[in-house]
Amino acid sequence: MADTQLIVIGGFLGAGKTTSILSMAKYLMKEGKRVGIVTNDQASGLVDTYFLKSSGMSVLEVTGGCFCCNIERFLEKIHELTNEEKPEVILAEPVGSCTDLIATIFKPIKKNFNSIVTLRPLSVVVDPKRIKRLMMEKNSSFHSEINYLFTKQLEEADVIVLNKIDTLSSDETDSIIKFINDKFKGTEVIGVSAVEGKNIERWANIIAGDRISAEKFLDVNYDIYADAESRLGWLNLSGMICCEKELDINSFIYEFMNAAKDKFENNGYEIAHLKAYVVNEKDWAKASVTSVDEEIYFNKRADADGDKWNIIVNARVDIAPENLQTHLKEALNEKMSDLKINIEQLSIQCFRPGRPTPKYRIHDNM
Ligand SMILES: Nc1nc2c(ncn2[C@@H]2O[C@H](COP(=O)(O)OP(=O)(O)O)[C@@H](O)[C@H]2O)c(=O)[nH]1
Ligand SMILES: [Mg+2]
Repeated sequence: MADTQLIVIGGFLGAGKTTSILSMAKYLMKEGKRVGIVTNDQASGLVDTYFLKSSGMSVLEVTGGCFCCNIERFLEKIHELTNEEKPEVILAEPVGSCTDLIATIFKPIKKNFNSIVTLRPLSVVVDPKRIKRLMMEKNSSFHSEINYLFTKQLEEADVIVLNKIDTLSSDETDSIIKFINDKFKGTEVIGVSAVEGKNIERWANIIAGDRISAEKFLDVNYDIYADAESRLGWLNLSGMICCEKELDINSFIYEFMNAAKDKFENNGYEIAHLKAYVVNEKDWAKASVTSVDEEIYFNKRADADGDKWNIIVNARVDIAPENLQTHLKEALNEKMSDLKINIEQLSIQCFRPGRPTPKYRIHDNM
């Protein structure tokens, strides 16, 4: 068995995987462990990577495709970390619209690359608001294929991590945990708050130690899975915000994200995740929103001023990518002209993810 443990933390977009990874990494580091992180996305320019690095973590990323379809690249990054930083634990965040991770990541690693890392059980993080809407109340504003994907992600979990319990009463937490227990019998369930660090130690104890993944068989219809992926418009934007005078960057980010959110809401498009990261030589800020009826939340505000800021925006919305780009650019232009701002070196990647084509898909226990 390899010395390095690999902890995969999956779950739908906006569930709190990155926040959980940060919280878990801080806990493990406090326990004296060396920790490395691998992030993942279909495009480059990841807010998550910058956010984790700015938070003091050692992070590598696999961009341009998910772990399942780029397992060699994922293993290269694991190699890089094990050679250089020599972490005892690697925390990995797969793309939030991926499922079938046991067949496409766990089993291939166990079969072919067991000497590199030892896999810990699969955690799948879930947002209470999402599980309530998509599964308990059945009033999802996503297309049905996305609801299918969401359920499949939970079905293959070894541990379902109900996150954001700081937003719930204890009765609400109990009732959602009971629902999950009834629906996904035999799966371990834990309620946590990644932002407050609540129950992270308990979660770490569940996935550490001698426990291994049950490697559940997941019956996935790849046509529906592919439809779910392609329903979500994907946009990554980067550039340099230049203003004639010192800019209140927190207000600008808030106004821009709110304007974009309003446009999506008014046109009936649900947000899976919209996040922005800004940085200059003195400071950084990160804000995020995971539904049209949620407020913009700042993980960190910038305290310093400045007239130049690098900006990265990642958006995943249940909308055609062309429309996503139009609405987002409109929101940006409106707020920029209000404040006489230019964006230099603007680069936008906007696309509909293609059909998932995993390099390996192992369904037996060979
Ligand atoms: N209230 C609350 N918000 C959280 C918690 N964990 C994450 N969030 C917020 O949920 C949003 C998405 O989190 P993120 O970690 O980026 O999700 P990911 O897409 O699954 O990686 C961000 O605005 C986070 O601040 C939590 O424990 N409580
Ligand atoms: Mg993330």
